Amino acid sequence: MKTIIIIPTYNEGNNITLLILALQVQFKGMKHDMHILVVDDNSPDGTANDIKRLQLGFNNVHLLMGEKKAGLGVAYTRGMSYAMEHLGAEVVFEMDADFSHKPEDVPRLMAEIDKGADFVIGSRYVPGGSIPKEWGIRRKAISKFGNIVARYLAGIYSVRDCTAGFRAIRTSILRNVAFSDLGVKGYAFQIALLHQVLVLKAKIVEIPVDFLDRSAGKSKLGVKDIIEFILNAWWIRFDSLKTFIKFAIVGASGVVVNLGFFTLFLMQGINKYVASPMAIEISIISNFLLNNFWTFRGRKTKDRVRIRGLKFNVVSFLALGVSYGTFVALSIFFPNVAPQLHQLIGIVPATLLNYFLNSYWTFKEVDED
Ligand SMILES: Nc1nc2c(ncn2[C@@H]2O[C@H](COP(=O)(O)OP(=O)(O)OP(=O)(O)O)[C@@H](O)[C@H]2O)c(=O)[nH]1
Ligand SMILES: [Mg+2]
Repeated sequence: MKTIIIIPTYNEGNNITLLILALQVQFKGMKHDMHILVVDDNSPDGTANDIKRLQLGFNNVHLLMGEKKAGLGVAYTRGMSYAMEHLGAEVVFEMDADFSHKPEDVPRLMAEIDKGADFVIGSRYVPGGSIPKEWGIRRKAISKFGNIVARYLAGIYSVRDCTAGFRAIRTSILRNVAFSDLGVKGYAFQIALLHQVLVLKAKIVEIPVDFLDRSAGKSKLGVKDIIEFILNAWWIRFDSLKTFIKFAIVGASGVVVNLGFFTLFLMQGINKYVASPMAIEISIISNFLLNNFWTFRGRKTKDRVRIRGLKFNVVSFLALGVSYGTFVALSIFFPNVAPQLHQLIGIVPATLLNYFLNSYWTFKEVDED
């Protein structure tokens, strides 16, 4: 398999040559077609010159230059797109230039891809993995905090190390990621991408690695990155809740439509037993249209629109029956209460039925695996 190890660099002149030589040693024992793509942001220390020198001796070393420091996420976005479009990558790796990730672990991550994983994480937070013992409280806190934000704020519970920067990814998954929609520039890229592949139902595997302290050079993690990271975690949480929130908004609009038309019909002198089902039907149709073209717009369902419409009619008919039945029963048992209240209460069981049938039947999502 053609595999590209993408290494973003900014002032990593003291590390990159040694790292590339160490990787080449590992490649010798691997059966895959292994390449390295360095994405350098025009490092003032001349990191790119080191790569050009290495390219004279190795034809599996590639260089992609940026104009100026644009952030880790931008570097990876460009690197991954280039690896897929120009280098024919089947697998890409994310790896730091500073020896925090051990070259000896590359074959271990690759072995999981061979076993069928789509997305392999070199994880510090599964049993057997570790962070540097020499790290001070501040550095440890940043790393732990990042993971807590990702897991509990963004809601990525299933992964232990969400901020890991050592990962192997099949491009068959990556090709379905809308990079332009990620909207992140810095380290937030790591959880934004993780969230995307989770949505795509990728097979994710975490294997333990020891994360070592950077061997030379300075850290590039800044306050701007931390702020973007937290804002992005909120966004991911909202994104996951979006369908539910939209469904609730549509439901609320349906109540207004239902009661609005009901009152309008009563004002026209229409008998309440006729006005009730008419208003219910109108709100059911407006709910369906909004759910179909807004709430569930992105859902891939098994059915064609016509079948979905047919299912919707069956659901509507049942919901209308339940809603109208409740209205009639309440009108008979509580004749002195305003009919609008009967109509309103009738919406409750109908909404539950509607939600259940629409979510699990009409708009049932197809399983991609
Ligand atoms: N091209 C590019 N590379 C970057 C940028 N920011 C960081 N990097 C690289 O991304 C990798 C990770 O950055 P680090 O500074 O090591 O971040 P860190 O590992 O969280 O922090 P330390 O533990 O202090 O090393 C390194 O290879 C950096 O050179 C950037 O804006 N552009
Ligand atoms: Mg580092």
